[in-house]
Amino acid sequence: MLQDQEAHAAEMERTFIAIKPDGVQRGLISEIVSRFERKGYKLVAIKLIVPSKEFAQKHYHDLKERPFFNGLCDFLSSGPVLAMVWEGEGVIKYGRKLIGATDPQKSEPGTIRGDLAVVVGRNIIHGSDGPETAKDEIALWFEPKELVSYASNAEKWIYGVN
Ligand code: IDP
Ligand code: MG
Repeated sequence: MLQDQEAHAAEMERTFIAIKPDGVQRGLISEIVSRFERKGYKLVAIKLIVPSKEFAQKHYHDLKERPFFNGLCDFLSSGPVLAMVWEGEGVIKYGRKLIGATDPQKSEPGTIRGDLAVVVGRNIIHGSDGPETAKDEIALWFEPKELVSYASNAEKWIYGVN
C-alpha cells in the first residue's frame, strides 16, 4: 500500500552518526557509509574533523562521572572523526541496530561493531541514542546551514510514497 506523503514526512527523523578515529584510521569509512546508504537512509551532512578535547567532553558530557571518560575524550580527539547526519523513517533507533551493542564482544554478527570491532574502547562508531540526544548532537557538531535538505529520487522506491 502506498504511504501518504504527510504521514511519511511526519515519520522522518535525523540522527548523528560519527566514525571515530579508529574507524577512520582503519579505512572503514566507505564500509560504514555504505551500510547506511544501502539501507535506504539519506545523507544530509558530512565532514571530517579533529575535535578538541573540550569538544569531545561536550559530546560525551553524559558520561563525565564514568572512570573511562578522560581516556574516551582523549581518544575521540586523537585524530579525524567523520561526522554525519542521516535521515530516514526510524533512523535513530534502527541506526543503533545497524551499529550493534556498545561492547563489540556482545554485538551481533552482521552489525557494524559485531563485524568490524573487538573491544569497547575501540568500537569505531557513534550513533545518537534517542530523539533528544540526536537533536543536541546534530546542533553540537553542525551549523544549520551545513544540513542539506534535498529530494532523493530513490525515496519513492524506498518508502512507496506517491
Ligand atoms: P554507545 O556508544 O553505544 O552509545 P555509551 O554508553 O554512550 O555507548 O558510551 C560511549 C562510548 O564510551 C562507547 O561507544 C565506548 O567507546 C566508550 N565506553 C563505554 N563503556 C566503556 C567501558 O566500559 N570502557 C571503555 N570505554 C567504554
Ligand atoms: Mg551513547
